[in-house]
Amino acid sequence: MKDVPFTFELNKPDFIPTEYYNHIKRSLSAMKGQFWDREAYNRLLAIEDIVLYEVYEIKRPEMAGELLHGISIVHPGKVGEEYFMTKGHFHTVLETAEVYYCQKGQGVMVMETPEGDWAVEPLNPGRVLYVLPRWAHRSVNTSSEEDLVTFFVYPGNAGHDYGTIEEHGFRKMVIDRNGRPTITDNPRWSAPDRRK
Ligand code: S6P
Ligand code: ZN
Repeated sequence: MKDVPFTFELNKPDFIPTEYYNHIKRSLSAMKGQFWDREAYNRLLAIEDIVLYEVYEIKRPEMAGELLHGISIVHPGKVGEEYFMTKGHFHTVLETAEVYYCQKGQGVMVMETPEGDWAVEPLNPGRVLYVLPRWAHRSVNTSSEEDLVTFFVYPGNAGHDYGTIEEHGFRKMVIDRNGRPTITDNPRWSAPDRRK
C-alpha cells in the first residue's frame, strides 16, 4: 500500500485503473434470488454463469479517515425483463455516504432507506451521484450495448451489509418495458425489521 500521495489513470475505452489491488468479478450465480424472473434466471444460468459486473479496488486501509475508491463496471444484458445490476448493499455503518461519478454508459442507481424512502437516479457520462448516509444502493445498466462504468468513493470504515438486501430485496426494480427502462414495485420485496 502506498504511503505517499499517489495518482493513477483510468484507461479508455474500458476505464480499467492503471494500478489496482483487487479485481472482483460477480457472476450470475452470485445473484441467486435477486432477479424477479426466477425461470429466466435459471435458464440463463444453465447456459453459462456469465459475469454481470466487475469492480477494481484501490487498496486503502478500512478505517475512518481513509477513502475507499475504485471502478465499477456493470455489463449490458437482462435476466428476463430485468437489467443486469449489482447485488446492492447498505453500509454496515449506516451513517456513511458514497459518491459515484459516471464515466461511461447509461443506467440508474436504485436506492432506499430502512425507513421506507426510495429513489432512482440516472447515471450517464459526466453525472455525479451523491448517495446519502442510510441509503442502500444498487447500480443498474439500462443500455443494451454498453458497459456502465462508475468511479466510486466512500469512507474507509463504511463496511458492507449485503445480507439485508439478499434476504429482502429492494422495494423497486427497473425493467425493460417496450424498450424503455421502467421503475416498478418489486413483487419479491419483503419488509426488513426496522433498523436504528
Ligand atoms: C462500495 C460501492 C461499490 C460497489 C460496487 C459493486 O461501497 O458501493 O464499490 O461495491 O458497485 O456493488 P456491490 O453491491 O456488489 O458491492
Ligand atoms: Zn456502497
